[in-house]
Amino acid sequence: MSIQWFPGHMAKARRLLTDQLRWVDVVVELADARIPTSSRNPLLHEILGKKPKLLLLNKADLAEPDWTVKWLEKLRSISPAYALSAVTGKGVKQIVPALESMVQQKQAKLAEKGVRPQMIKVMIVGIPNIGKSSLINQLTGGAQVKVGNKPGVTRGNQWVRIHDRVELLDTPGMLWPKFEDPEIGRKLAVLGAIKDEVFDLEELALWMIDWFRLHSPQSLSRYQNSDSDITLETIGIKRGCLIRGGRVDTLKAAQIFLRELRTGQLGPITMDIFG
Ligand SMILES: Nc1nc2c(ncn2[C@@H]2O[C@H](COP(=O)(O)OP(=O)(O)O)[C@@H](O)[C@H]2O)c(=O)[nH]1
Ligand SMILES: [Mg+2]
Repeated sequence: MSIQWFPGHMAKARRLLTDQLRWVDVVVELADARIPTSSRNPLLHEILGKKPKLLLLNKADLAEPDWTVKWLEKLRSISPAYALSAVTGKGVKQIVPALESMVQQKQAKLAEKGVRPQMIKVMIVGIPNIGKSSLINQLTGGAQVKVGNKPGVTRGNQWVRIHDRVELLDTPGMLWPKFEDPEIGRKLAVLGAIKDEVFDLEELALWMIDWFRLHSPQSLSRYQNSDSDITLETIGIKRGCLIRGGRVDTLKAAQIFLRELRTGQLGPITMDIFG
């Protein structure tokens, strides 16, 4: 497995993030509802220190709803957590009320001292492809109401108003996936969170077919022809990936299988499971 993130990249991403953190009240961390732990970087905790964090499980439209409920219950023992889809918009309305309740105590204390309620300032962080830009678009409604430059904000950053009381730093904070653990790396790869060049696609697809056999055999039913085992060959035949001599183009079959999986055509899926 080749490494996508080098120590230098990580150090730089971390520095940028730490720098931006100074200006926000709450960090919104995006994770993937299909892999609520594998899609997060455990170092974020360390980088955030005491900064309040709202955890959002995005792409919930592609995840197994029962598992999403179980995950939220578990994760809420640590920080506020919600599920949403930045594509359909479902769940997005919960975000502002959640942010307001998170800063309520702090603002009440300030109010006692006679300080008027301040804007709640937030930033969104997460690994590449997790949906940061999509969520920012949902929250700003595309038509971005720029807030104007504030002193001290790093060049290039922009605040946008997403609500009467909430401003968003519209530069998404970059985290890096942690995939020293090959199991995590494979999950990120099959769901499209790591560039396809990093893994052998046929090997990856075979690993995923095995995973389905073990955890969710019905997800493969669309490829079932007879009682025979589902392989890249049977998928290829079903999808018409034939090459000369009647042989199956197994690379093409793997690509099609992974595409159908990633776009939800095999049904909802949650790959981080427990208990
Ligand atoms: N199905 C689904 N796709 C999503 C969701 N959020 C983002 N995506 C897709 O995931 C890809 C990466 O999203 P993007 O917002 O660019 O991620 P970023 O790299 O974190 O900014 C895009 O193809 C989005 O359409 C979601 O909630 N559901
Ligand atoms: Mg983006």
